[in-house]
Amino acid sequence: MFSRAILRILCIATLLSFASAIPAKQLINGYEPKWWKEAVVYQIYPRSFKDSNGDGIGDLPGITSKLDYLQKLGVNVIWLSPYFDSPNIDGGYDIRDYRKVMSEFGTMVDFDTLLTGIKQRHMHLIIDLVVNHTSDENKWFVESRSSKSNAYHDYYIWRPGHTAPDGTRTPPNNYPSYFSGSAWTLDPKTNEYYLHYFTAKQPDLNWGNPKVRDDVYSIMRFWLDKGIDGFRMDVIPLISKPTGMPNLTAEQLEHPPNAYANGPHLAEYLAEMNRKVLSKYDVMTVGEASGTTLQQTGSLVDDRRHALDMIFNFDAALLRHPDFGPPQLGPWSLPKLKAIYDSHDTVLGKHDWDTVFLSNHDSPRLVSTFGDDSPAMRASSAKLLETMILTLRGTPFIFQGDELGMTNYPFKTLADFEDVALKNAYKDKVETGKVSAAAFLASQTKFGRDNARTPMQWDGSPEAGFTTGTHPWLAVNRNYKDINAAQEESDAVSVLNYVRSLIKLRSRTLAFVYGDYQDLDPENEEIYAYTRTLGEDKYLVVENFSSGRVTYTLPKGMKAETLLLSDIPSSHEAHAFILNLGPWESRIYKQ
Ligand code: TEU
Ligand code: CA
Repeated sequence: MFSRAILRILCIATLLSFASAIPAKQLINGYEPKWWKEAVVYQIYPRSFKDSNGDGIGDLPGITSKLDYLQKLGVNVIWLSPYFDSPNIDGGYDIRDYRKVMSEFGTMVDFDTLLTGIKQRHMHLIIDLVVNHTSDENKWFVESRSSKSNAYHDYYIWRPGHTAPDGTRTPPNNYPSYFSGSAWTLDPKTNEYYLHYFTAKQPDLNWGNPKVRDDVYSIMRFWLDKGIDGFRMDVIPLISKPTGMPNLTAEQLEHPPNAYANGPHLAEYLAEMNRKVLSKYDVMTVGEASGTTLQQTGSLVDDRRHALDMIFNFDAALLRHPDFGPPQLGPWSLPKLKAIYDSHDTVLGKHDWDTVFLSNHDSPRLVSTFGDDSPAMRASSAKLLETMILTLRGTPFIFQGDELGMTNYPFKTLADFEDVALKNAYKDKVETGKVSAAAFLASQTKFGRDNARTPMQWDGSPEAGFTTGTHPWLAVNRNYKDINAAQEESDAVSVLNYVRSLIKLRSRTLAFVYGDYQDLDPENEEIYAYTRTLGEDKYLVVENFSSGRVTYTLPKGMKAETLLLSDIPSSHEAHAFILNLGPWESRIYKQ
């Protein structure tokens, strides 16, 4: 009896001491550790990744067949762009049925096989959640437009607009669409206008209607219960519309996304989504934050708010874009890029988390935009850009093909392009005489979204091994004989093999994840030099952003003793304080 009582007391005492030994949260350098903070994300645009059945369209079995390639690359989260049933007016960002796989991409069985394959390789899958708008062929909209008294009418944003004394109709306000023209279309059946921030075939959902929100949450649960690991949320700051939707002022018309984004109910909708859905799963979320300033980031990602985990802020990615770039910044320079990353470091604190990316399916190719895609410089500059993306502060995102240093496509005529945004812009700008066809095509060849969407270059066989057919949906870049995965696999100093080493280095170095960042030389026009420091563990990254050789004297206190990675290993001068950097050379030193 007595000894049993003592035993019981001992047991309780042990339990108590255990409980007190577990700290509430083990922070790393003030950050709460999370798997998605340590992840390297790889974006797949399914139409262009790998075609398994020769119809010229990438598909889900094609992706499954390349999972070993992705595992060997070292990425551990895959972001899959939309693969849902869609009339495909905007590359699948116009969803007809959220619970069905686009028939061109395969079946739900193919999706389940893909997800199983991803899990077997200890990788995660996040999918695109496109719920600012649906396709006009979605059954909700078909119902909604059928009559004003339909139960789904209020699922979208309908307004009567204005009627002049002579009967002429004009839209409710002056909102422009992202994809040219008015954001309103008059629908004959109800004789009302509906709102569409993108094409007329992408009507905006009415998030003010609680039934819409509940239906969206149910779609989210459908995929989460299948085992996906989170969402990239398309244009999520746009879901709450401006109060009363008054006309944009002349100033707001200079940059409409800023006026559309972060409406009065956004925080409330995201908190509800988190409470009702996301908080029940161990997932990651990244919001595409079109129209959001750096200062607004905290309102979306601060972990005390329980909204999103991360957002894509486009300030760096659009820096070289003539129309979308931050207007106040003017032409490109390296100090401007550094100033952006430096400001992220200042503004985003320990409760926020950043993303690092310079490309996606909406952008031109990374190396053609921020590097130098001439044959002599392409590989080095592609390596440098990946070095930067994988060592700056935030979760890095790699767009398919950038690990090979794939380049822009030499588009020549309008017929070479597929993108609806571009075709609409052509009608708006060229057909009205505002811009010459030559100027328009020259600009789109540099900045058009189709640059990212040409098929993956897998090998040197016809159509780059993307398809066994002869008609890929978008032409393969002619440089595929030189730039392809098979060739780079066998080349020890290829971009592909370099990126693999880089990801390996990052994966075993927590300083690149949770470490402090310091820009050592913000004004330097050619060199980006910075440190990442976690306690005693310190790393120096030096990048030569120029096509010439540069002699660079290390800032005080830095040493070039232990070289961890460089794309020109032989150029390393042991123990030097003056570095002779080759064109676009990048180096990572342990301090
Ligand atoms: O993009 C929204 C968006 O802001 C871009 O279209 C932007 O205008 C463009 O990238 C500038 O170059 C998202 C998707 O990523 C895009 O593919 C869709 O077309 C769009 O939403 C509508 O869903
Ligand atoms: Ca196919």
